[in-house]
Amino acid sequence: MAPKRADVAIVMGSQSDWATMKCAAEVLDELGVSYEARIVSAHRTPDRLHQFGKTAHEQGFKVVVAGAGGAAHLPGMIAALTHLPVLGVPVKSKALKGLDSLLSIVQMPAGVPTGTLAIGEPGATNAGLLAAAILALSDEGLSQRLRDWRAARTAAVGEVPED
Ligand code: RP5
Repeated sequence: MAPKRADVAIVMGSQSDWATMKCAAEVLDELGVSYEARIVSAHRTPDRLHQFGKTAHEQGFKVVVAGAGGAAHLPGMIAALTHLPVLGVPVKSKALKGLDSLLSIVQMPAGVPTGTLAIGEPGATNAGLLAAAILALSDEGLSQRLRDWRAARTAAVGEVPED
């Protein structure tokens, strides 16, 4: 029997995106969710993009987290190639600080939904959390870990500010 693949694919347009996208990986690690991280550039490796998007489901992935910067067509293109949920992360760009990335991902025409998170590291972290929440719908153990994770964040908020 073929080995079980990871539940989440974290794909990004460039090695330079990893500094941002590893925030998604880190939170998935904390929650015990399996993932694979890959570089898939929409404009430099279009064949790899097509291959990944067409086979993501049969590879066993359940959710795709896709991050790119600038003219960030990667998440939308993957969403066009697979019915799996795709969560897009606009990576902060040098020229326009990620506003270009955000607008490239968020305004998909009706029919090809592409989730869009915040620009940069918060977006990557939240994409990981949202991927976990989707998987938790059919995984009670993960659901409990996610609730524990959130409860710990709540418990860490003090009532009075300290110097
Ligand atoms: C996009 O261009 C990538 O997603 C990255 O955010 C940006 C810059 O890429 P590099 O020039 O660092 O490879 O394709």
